[in-house]
Amino acid sequence: MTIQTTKTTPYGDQKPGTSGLRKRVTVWQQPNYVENYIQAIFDNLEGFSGKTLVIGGDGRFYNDVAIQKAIRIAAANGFGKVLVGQGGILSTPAASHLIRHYKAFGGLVLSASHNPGGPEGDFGIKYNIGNGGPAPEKITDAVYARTQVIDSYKTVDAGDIDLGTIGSQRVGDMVVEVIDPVADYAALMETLFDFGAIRALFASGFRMTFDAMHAVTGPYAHAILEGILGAPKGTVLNGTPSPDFGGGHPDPNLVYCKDMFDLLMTPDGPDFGAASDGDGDRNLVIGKNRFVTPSDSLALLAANAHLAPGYKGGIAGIARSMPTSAAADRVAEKLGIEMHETPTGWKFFGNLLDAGRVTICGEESAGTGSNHVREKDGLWAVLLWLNIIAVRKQSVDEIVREHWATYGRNYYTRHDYEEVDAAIANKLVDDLRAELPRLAGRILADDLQVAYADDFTYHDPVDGSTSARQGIRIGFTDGSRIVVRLSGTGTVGATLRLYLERYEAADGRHDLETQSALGPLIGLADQLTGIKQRTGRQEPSVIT
Ligand code: VG1
Ligand code: CO
Repeated sequence: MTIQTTKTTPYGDQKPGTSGLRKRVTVWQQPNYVENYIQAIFDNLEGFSGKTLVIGGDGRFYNDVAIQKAIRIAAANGFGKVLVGQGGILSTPAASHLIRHYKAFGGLVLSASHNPGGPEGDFGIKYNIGNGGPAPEKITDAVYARTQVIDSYKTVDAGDIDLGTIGSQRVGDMVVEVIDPVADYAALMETLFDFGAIRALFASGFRMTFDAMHAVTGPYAHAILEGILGAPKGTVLNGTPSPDFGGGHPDPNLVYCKDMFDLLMTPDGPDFGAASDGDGDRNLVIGKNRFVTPSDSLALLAANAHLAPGYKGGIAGIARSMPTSAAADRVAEKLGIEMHETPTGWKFFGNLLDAGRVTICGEESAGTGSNHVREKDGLWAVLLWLNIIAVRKQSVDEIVREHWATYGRNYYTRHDYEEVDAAIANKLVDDLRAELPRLAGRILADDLQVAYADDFTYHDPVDGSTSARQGIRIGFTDGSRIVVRLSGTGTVGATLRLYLERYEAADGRHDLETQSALGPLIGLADQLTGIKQRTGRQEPSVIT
């Protein structure tokens, strides 16, 4: 095998965000852009010679090109074996499982997740470590530093791998094994859930619709829901991955899944609707006449997890990202288990999961998962919901209402202002941060007393690391909260995220319309931040 060392020059903008490096496809297409980034990752790893690397992506435009480059660079750097999904396909949770299952050294996940795809869309690369989870900040910071000075990368003079054929091939001294992307993942799901009960649920006439959004979960959902579990053909919609996601935007929210939402609100609609994002780690869950917010879903799944075989012994603890509502906290309190609040991004859950301190984790952005992998997992959440419905023999609406009657309801919404001018967004956050010391103790909007106002700093209880400036929180004595942060996954301008929540006790009113229940807080947030005036926007781009 001839290893070629090719000279290169650094790009200044290869700084990973919340979840890997995401850029426009046109940025990735620049000479050596992919090569620089992958080489910078490998330059920060030690002891991988002869070991296995998992590679796969969500099938978006440029996936095939980048995979071939990644394989050649891995071979030149001395990996012994690459495991790659057939057709270059692996959902993010499936990649996480493969890394763990085959004790790989790590993995490259090629995806920009919920960002749009196609030649004009986004592409991304993320490195996952040996526990199957996203690399922690210590590594992503070092990778960025390396990209700033990189002057060469290694590759081999070899042709493309045939990604269509399952089996072993060679690139130089390295073995490339093309594997079925679904089989190992489906087997894992079968160990966690009562497939017999879910099969019986479908056999009894329970109707479901699952929107794979032309993204990576299609093959998984076809195989598991319609194949193993016997849901009728046609349950899975948009189930063939396409490089531009069928022209759609693979973000399972109430804007891009509006048709499904409307269908679930009709009397003749199905009993259950779900959707997943580009790389299959997010989930949207809608019951007949009942949208379940991701924050409530996390709380509900944690409270009912013991009904699934994989969690029958109970859960050790729960973790949620800071902007996620406190609904899960009440479940943890009742169960007498640990509760952790982490910064946004799944990489912060890894240590808690590895240490066995938490079993279930979640984010308000439609991500839930457990210790079965080290990523959030869209289909896992859907299957746990189905398992719970099958055991409780109740509708989603009944389950949600009973939950609120037990724990109270956290009214919750997120307002996104997308593609805002970055300077304006940064100034807004800086000004608000400067205002925080003056807010503590004050009474705002007539009756809301500020309990705390800070920029969230996380102290990882497992490795002692600290992550500062993770989002501004203004909490009130009645449990209400305003959170403001800037997105770390966007590729154009800045996206401002405003998160609002208000608690209503178990015996309180649980049937208010969410936006009006949060009306006073929404008004106050605008007053404190000046979002509308500063951005010139009258409405958020997306309301969840
Ligand atoms: C968003 C979400 C965050 C999630 C991240 C990756 O990040 O808010 O909760 O972990 O996307 O999800 P940000 O920085 O844009 O708010 V995925 O499914 O796009 O990998
Ligand atoms: Co995703």
